[in-house]
Amino acid sequence: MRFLPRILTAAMLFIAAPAFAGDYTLGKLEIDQPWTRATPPGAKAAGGFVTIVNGGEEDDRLVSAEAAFAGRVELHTMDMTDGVMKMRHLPEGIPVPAGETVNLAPGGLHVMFMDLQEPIAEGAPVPVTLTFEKGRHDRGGDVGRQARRTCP
Ligand SMILES: [Cu+2]
Repeated sequence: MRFLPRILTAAMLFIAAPAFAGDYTLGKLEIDQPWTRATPPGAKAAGGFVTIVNGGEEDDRLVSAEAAFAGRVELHTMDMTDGVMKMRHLPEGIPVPAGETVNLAPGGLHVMFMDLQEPIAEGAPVPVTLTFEKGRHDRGGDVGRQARRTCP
């Protein structure tokens, strides 16, 4: 029986430009085109967007995101409520089912950077760490190596 938590983390750069294409892999997960938007001075929040492809045979889940430039980072979705788009916090994270692609994109699922310490400049790379519930490694020792390998 294994008691090791099977949590994997990918450190990546979100770039404040939608055209940026930077791809990362984490086990059977492929993490494509992380990007965010430049913010005006004084802005307190920004959205982060990314495409996650689960090429494995096991369901996974994006459980959290961290970023040093934000006081708080949450996982959100947007819903239409009475004709108004509203953001909703997803404390359980975002499921990434086996064999499926999950898009975090404007108007839907997103990473919410809150309490921004400084504005995000156009073209600026912002380091963000995404943590997933499961990896697909047989040995716990692979986790650190894998995470480092995905760092640019
Ligand atoms: Cu939000």
